[in-house]
Amino acid sequence: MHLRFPKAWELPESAATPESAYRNRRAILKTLGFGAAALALAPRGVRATTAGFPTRVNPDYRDPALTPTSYEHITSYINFYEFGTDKASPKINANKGWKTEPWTVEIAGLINNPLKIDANDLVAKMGGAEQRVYRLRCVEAWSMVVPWDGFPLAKLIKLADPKPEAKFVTFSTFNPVGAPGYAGPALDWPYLEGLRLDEAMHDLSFIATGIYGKPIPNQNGAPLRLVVPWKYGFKYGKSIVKIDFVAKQPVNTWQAMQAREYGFYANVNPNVDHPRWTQASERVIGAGGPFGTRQKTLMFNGYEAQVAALYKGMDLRKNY
Ligand SMILES: Nc1nc2c(c(=O)[nH]1)N[C@H]1C(S)=C(S)[C@@H](COP(=O)(O)O)O[C@H]1N2
Ligand SMILES: [Mo]
Repeated sequence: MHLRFPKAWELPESAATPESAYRNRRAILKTLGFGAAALALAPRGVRATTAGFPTRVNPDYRDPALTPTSYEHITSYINFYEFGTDKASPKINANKGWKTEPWTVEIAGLINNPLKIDANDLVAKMGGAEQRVYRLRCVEAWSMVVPWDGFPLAKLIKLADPKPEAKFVTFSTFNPVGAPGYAGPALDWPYLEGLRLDEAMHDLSFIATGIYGKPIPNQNGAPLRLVVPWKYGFKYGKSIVKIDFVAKQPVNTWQAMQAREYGFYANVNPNVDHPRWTQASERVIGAGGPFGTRQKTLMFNGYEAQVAALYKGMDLRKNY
């Protein structure tokens, strides 16, 4: 399958920006850790997944208009209910001895190549990791910009080789009961998420194994977590142990909890409010003080040109 989609930011930076600003930005990006030299110095073997580091920056996914959120904010302000329902607890609880390396992931269901594979071996099989800078918008109306390291989900799907009956893919998080740091019942474990197969095959869909060129911290979903930047953050299942190809649309965890508030599609949409709050704007974490500045939320989180075709003819109000 040909995966080339038009990208809004595909113009070379130098074509859209005066030369001085361009050079200056290169310098800023370098100090942020995007330069090749900075990446080469990234710590290795700190946490799972350790394969694929240092990663290579993919310039097609580095919109110069985006300012990445600080590493400190990305790795401290967390939603990971298995390790606590507030933002600060998971960073502490997910690092009380919970082991994310070695880690086995099972790829199963309606595919020609079912397999169980070590997370590091999988990253190596995917050709290593690349870095992409994506917006992240949580359904709770806050946002960040994250430099993710990892590989395109489409590569994994090609390896799995789905049968024609496979129409959806599910992603299961590990069962946390009994794990060190487990914070107790909050959701129906294991956390389950899912995508339509064509959404999963989309060029933007990504499996993250790192952040800022370092192996992904436990609290952010080590060693493998889903990233679908045009959808609300609850779609980004963390610490995946099973990827299952199925025929029927699955019921994801948050939909099972509260179907009126959380749907299957969960596409970022400023025109469809959450029953309890507006989705027209969002708090930018790490910008302008502890509560962030507010900015307008963009249709499909700014990826409309890339993904709108997936939903042609669909009622986005009904399929929220
Ligand atoms: N297993 C699991 N995955 C999860 C969650 C969770 O509670 N458990 N929270 C989701 C939500 S609501 C968001 S916004 C993102 C947050 O990812 P981050 O903490 O890395 O920013 O993870 C998603 N993945
Ligand atoms: Mo979220």
